[in-house]
Amino acid sequence: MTCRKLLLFLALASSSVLPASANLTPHKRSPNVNPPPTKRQAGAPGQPTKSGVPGTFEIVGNSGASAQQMFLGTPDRVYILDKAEGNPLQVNGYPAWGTEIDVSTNEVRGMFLYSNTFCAAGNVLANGSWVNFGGNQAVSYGGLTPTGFSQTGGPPYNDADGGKGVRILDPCDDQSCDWIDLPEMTTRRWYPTIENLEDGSLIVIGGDEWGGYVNDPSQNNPTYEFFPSQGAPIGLNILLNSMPCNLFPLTWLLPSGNLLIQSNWMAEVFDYKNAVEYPLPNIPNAVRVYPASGATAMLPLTPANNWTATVIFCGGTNLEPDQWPDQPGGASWNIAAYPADNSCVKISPDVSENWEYDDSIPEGRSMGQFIILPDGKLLLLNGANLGTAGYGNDSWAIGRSYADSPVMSPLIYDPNAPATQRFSRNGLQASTVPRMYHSSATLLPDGSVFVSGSNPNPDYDISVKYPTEYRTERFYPLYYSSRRPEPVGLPSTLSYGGPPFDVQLSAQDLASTSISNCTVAVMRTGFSTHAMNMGMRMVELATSYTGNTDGSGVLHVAQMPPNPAIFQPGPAMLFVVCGGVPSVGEWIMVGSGQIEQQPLSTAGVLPASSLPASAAANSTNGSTGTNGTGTGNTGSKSAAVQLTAGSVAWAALLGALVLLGASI
Ligand SMILES: *[C@@H]1O[C@H](CO)[C@@H](O)[C@H](O)[C@H]1NC(C)=O
Ligand SMILES: *[C@@H]1O[C@H](CO)[C@@H](O)[C@H](O)[C@H]1NC(C)=O
Ligand SMILES: *[C@@H]1O[C@H](CO)[C@@H](O)[C@H](O)[C@H]1NC(C)=O
Ligand SMILES: *[C@@H]1O[C@H](CO)[C@@H](O)[C@H](O)[C@H]1NC(C)=O
Ligand SMILES: *[C@@H]1O[C@H](CO)[C@@H](O)[C@H](O)[C@H]1NC(C)=O
Ligand SMILES: *[C@@H]1O[C@H](CO)[C@@H](O)[C@H](O)[C@H]1NC(C)=O
Ligand SMILES: *[C@@H]1O[C@H](CO)[C@@H](O)[C@H](O)[C@H]1NC(C)=O
Ligand SMILES: [Cu+2]
Repeated sequence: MTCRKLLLFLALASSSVLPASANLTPHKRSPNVNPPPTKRQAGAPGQPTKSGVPGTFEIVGNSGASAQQMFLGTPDRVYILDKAEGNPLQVNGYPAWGTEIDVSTNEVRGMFLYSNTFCAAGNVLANGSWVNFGGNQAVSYGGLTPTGFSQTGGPPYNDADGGKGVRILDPCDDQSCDWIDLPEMTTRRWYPTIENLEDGSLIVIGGDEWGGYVNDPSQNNPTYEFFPSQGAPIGLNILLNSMPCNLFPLTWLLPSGNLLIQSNWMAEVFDYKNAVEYPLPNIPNAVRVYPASGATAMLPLTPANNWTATVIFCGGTNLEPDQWPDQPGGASWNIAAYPADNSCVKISPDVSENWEYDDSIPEGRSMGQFIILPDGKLLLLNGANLGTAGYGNDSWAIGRSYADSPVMSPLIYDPNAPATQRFSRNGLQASTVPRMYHSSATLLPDGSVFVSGSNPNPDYDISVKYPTEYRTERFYPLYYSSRRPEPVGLPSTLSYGGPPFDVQLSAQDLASTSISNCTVAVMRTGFSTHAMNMGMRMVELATSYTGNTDGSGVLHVAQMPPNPAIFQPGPAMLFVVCGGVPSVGEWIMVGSGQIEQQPLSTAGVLPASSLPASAAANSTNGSTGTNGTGTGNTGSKSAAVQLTAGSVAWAALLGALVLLGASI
């Protein structure tokens, strides 16, 4: 972000600017009166409407505001949040720092925001509302806060202090929705992490008060809290002990109901319900957290892996805590020329506390970003080969960028490929747009990936090597132009357990594959910022099948495993994938649609899989085939009829570990 000197300046300026009586009452806009609900015909996705070339990027439009933060809010709308800065697009006579993009037409709507969303973060609630937390104080030109500068709005950018900001949006397709300010948090959070919980509420973790390239003890906020609020913030030891790279701590809810938190070199399992932290060994090779910014993702949770969570971390930067430039009293050295790390490591904390190396990526990369694709593979894109996230006024910076040598060539990671063959560039072409600091990406329902952002600059600046970038792109995966399955009978909701449902696939849907080779994926695209997609997750549902003599087939599909820690409640997309080709995603609601303890039912029993006699002989071996009560399509031998979702015996695993009570 900004360099150390700027931050100290800001901190000093702000403390002298803000009178104790400063009136920071949140600005409230009246909610729309009964906005029309987004209704779509459930159950029959068609073909993609774009004609993108598989394996390529296409520049498709303009984001209006720089896409520092981005998410898919409806099947047709992407929302962008930027920091308050001089974007040419105006709203109410001031630069816009929020936009809505119609992904069918690439039309852009500027959206009004009250406070500065600079390096804020967000996620989605069980009821479908998106909430954005934290940010920076109000700024003027150049991202600076002059002495006496208004913290409640006004020229030049009409931004208010966003440090404690909480903003909510109910996405819409009719331009009726806006961000609404909610009561503020009690502490400042710049660079917090937001993760979804089992009841569809959110946990808000960490951050600092006044920003900075890395954190420092004078402004650390080593606490977490919940939204909706459950009271005052609670201390979290790992955030005290993993300075200075503890901003945007990498966090995932595990099927055990605990959180994996990875911060600087440290990692732990956090039992948030009992406020107990269980240390894990340090992550090998490199720092993955911002600003080292490795690419991270939870790999698909599938019947074949018994819905066990494995989290992968690729690239980043291998610096010890005292080696970061621009720390108080520390050296300024040219980190923009420092090679990024190329290792990949993974961990499955519910079953093992050991880190494992995975295949390395072909070149070092910081700010790489994983996007899970519906075929169960992961796209790795964006980022740079040299340097890190962040920017500043340093003489060695590239313009202001703390990174150089963009990596524009994407990779596909296949978690199921044999070791040494998991990363591939076959058939993929590079982008032409450097996606440096403050870039973002999200999966779209047609299985393409929307990419935007890059702005390693304190304000709108197109004079530098890595300018404020507004061009949006779509990346078209290799399946993009294949004829997509058009499954009939998809539900619009999924429950945790309960009766399976049937999906019809035509002979045409199965022309180049077999019903025994179809899977069903539930995907949450997440909130993309700083090379992370908070909340991004894919769960493959258990299935069995009935093949018909006319070449058509029926997929019998289980509901979500009866454990909301495997997939938290809230909106998601449902894809039927046959022979590696996904349908267009269907927008669904997982769970009750309410923030509450989710109703759970016993998992329904899937009918045995069957194929007509002639086809059966040709069916893929390894599936349960004609003799199965099992999850026919996974190749797994485990007949997961009763989907006893949940996780391992934590007590046994952790018995030897020191239990740390969190207290501050
Ligand atoms: C950074 O440099 C620009 C001019 O290049 C100047 O306007 C700005 O004040 C500087 N910022 C800081 C914090 O020194
Ligand atoms: C979702 O819940 C939040 C928190 O209670 C609330 O502010 C918001 O209005 C709800 N959204 C909908 C669509 O009901
Ligand atoms: C199943 O799909 C995969 C792609 O996911 C393909 O490689 C394989 O050939 C298919 N098998 C059959 C029997 O269709
Ligand atoms: C099964 O495979 C055989 C030999 O490859 C082929 O002749 C036959 O048509 C196939 N049957 C079906 C139903 O696909
Ligand atoms: C599947 O296995 C059976 C028994 O091992 C064998 O007879 C059959 O040919 C195999 N089918 C295929 C398509 O490999
Ligand atoms: C089904 O599999 C079981 C266990 O492998 C075996 O005992 C049984 O004979 C099989 N039934 C058929 C119809 O192949
Ligand atoms: C799958 O996970 C469940 C819940 O942790 C466990 O009870 C079951 O034994 C596991 N099954 C296998 C085959 O590992
Ligand atoms: Cu940032």
